[in-house]
Amino acid sequence: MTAPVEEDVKVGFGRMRRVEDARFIRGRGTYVDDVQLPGMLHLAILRSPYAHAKIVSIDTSAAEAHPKVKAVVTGATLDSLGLAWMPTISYDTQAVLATDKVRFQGQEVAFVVAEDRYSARDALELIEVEYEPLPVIADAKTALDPGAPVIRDDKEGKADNHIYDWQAGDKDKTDAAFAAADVVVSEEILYPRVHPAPLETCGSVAHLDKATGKLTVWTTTQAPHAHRTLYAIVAGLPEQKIRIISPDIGGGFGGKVGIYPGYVLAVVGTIVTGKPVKWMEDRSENLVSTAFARDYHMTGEIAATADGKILGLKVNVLADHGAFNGVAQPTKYPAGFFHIFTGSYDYGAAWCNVTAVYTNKAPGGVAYACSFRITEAVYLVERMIDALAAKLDMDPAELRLRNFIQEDQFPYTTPTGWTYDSGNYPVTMRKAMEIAGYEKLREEQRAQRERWAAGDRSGTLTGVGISFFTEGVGAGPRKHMDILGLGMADGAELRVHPTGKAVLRLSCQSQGQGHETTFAQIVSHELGIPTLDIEVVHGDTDQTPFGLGTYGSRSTPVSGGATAVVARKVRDRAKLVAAAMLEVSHEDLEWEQGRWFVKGDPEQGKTIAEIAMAAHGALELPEGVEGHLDATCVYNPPDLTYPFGAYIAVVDVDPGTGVVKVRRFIAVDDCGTRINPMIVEGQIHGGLADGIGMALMQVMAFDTDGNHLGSSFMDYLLPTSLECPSWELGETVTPSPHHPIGAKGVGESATVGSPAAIVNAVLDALKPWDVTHADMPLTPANVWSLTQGRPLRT
Ligand code: MCN
Ligand code: CUM
Repeated sequence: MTAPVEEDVKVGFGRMRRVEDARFIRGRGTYVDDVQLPGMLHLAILRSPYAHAKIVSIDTSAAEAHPKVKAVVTGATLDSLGLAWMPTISYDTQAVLATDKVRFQGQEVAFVVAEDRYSARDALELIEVEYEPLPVIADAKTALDPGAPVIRDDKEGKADNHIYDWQAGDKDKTDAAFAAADVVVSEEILYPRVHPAPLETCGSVAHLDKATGKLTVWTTTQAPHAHRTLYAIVAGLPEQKIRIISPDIGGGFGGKVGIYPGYVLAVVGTIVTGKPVKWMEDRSENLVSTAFARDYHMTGEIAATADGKILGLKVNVLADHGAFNGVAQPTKYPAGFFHIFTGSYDYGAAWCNVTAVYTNKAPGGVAYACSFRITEAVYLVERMIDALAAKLDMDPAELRLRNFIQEDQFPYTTPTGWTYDSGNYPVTMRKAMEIAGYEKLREEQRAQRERWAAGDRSGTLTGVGISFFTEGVGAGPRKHMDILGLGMADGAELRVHPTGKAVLRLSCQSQGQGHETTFAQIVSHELGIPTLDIEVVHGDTDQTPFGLGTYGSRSTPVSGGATAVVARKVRDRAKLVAAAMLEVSHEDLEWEQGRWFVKGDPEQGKTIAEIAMAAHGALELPEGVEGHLDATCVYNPPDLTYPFGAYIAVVDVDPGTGVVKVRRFIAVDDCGTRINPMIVEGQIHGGLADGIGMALMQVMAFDTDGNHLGSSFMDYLLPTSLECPSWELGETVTPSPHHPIGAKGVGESATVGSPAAIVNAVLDALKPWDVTHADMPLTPANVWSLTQGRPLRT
């Protein structure tokens, strides 16, 4: 539902159409590929056709002879500059250009800089590379086999493909809980490798001005400040001479957090040629080489009493990290926030082990609205709950309601150490059931099953699937969370001009989430300045304060906190100025949105605009009060915020063809205070579509030689309006007790929560065959094969 124009809220929180859309819908956005500089050259990358092969030789002479080519660079050239390898954000190393061998199909081998994009591409074909193919690890399950080819033989003393083992929880306590249980259910669950597939691919325009020594990089990044510092550290460039500009971004979804070889190559390209250099991926390059998501092979075990009280959960994960460990997540958490897998339920014991391995696939690991692996965690627990419900022959809603953490238990500490800030799960769950008409759906289903049992097998089968999620979003605080030593806190700066209009400078960066609108709304809420009078500046390191960027739905929890705090600083300063203007003590003043007035005499007051003018004027200010109203702040969040939600999918499955139609989808989200409900709903709509994509259509598949089987949108399917029902949304509002405005993040909630609901719904439809689990994507062929050769329960 979109509110009509006249309902746009003018001041503070509420529904309001996005300010940035005025340029987006007119085609007036400025994306990296729109950047054109005089004399700009174009860079193209030669990529490996093999998943694993020794590089015997590279001959670049023909490419160099191309009349429009300005430079051809191989790994050997970079090696001589000490730039052939770069650190990843998980303390591993990654080849910028391959020197010794290639380790995944699509890996960067050489690059060409030419006068135009076409010549650069043509010249790639003139480079002769002789490869000697090596045995390939395309299946993580074989990575640790004795005698498996060692992928990372560049690392000294490395004799296997093991990356790390990581545990959380209490193993002994969990074993004891399992020993005391009436029922134990186990399932092998794969969350397949998927890709965020933003419509804008990755790219950079790099320009080193040799006269000033200033390096300016327009680049597709979700974290401009972090990128600046990393360029400085890695390339040894002075940080004050680096300017990272992240202009309009056409979707990030986690795929634009890390630093890709291409970004570095564009910088090398401008250093080598002395000209601005543009590199822009094509679709296939984006799909085969940039950060994938998931690829978690999970073995879950859940223990409970006969009447459905959960006692414990255990998980063993084999994590496929590809050829380089390039996962983006806070340093102390090699498996991200996966150990939040205990979910929304109250039980004492949980344990997990994660073993990560190298394979001959692209690096990455967290992307695609992952909330640092909470996606995998929610999928695991919500599948396990349904498996337990099936075993106990209990309604899955009833089982959840019986085990929820209760309202009076918050703040709640989980068995793996998370402290959930606030929640009221039963209310949210019941609201979703009410919107769905849950009991009626079950009745419809019973009638359908009876008809089938009686021999009438016409038509489709209805499935109803539930997923209830809790996420932890808003990384830091910085004492617990950092990326490569950079603590996860955010800066904000607010300037109020003499006429009462304001400019807010943020460290986080929008990729489509509407920050120019919602962050202005936060300032408006705090100061009463109309939202349209507040300009938001972001995505340019020369113009904004330092901060760690946008991912893990951290902008509202962290930069949103910074924005509220900096606005309050302005308000406090304004109070002192107002007191001087009114010639009263500041203690006698009271605030209402937009003005300070004298307690008991509301006529006597000054608006924020009047105060702003006076603060810049000749008014005599009290001792110690600086002029102007500008303020800065660094917000170090006390903890994560914990949004949650109840999702119900209703599907119609045709067992004869395996086709799944999502008939209805009900989503009741609780992200605390909603700044702009319209934007929140948009975020949820997008995430639910993602869920349909992953549950039913998407997988990054490889053959046994490591060849990519989904390198275009013909094979890697994105959901469209045709696959999506008209979403039915509801909301509950449980503010975060420690966030300045009570807001929790929401940007990844629906992607995190929805796949389990859809899979649970499909398996529910197939109940007559007692199918207990099936891995995504539930394509027609996969669904059809589930029932083949299985007896139908009658
Ligand atoms: N919001 C709100 N009230 C709340 C919470 C959020 O009004 N209680 C608003 C925010 O102010 C912001 C939007 O909703 O305008 C999303 O806020 P938040 O949950 O803080 O998430 P981020 O802004 O940090 O965005 C990151 C998140 C992530 S990690 C991925 S991945 C993802 C997502 O956002 N990528 C997206 N949504 C996306 N949406 C678009 N269009 N494009 C992407 O690349
Ligand atoms: Cu992990 S996808 Mo988002 O955090 O940018």
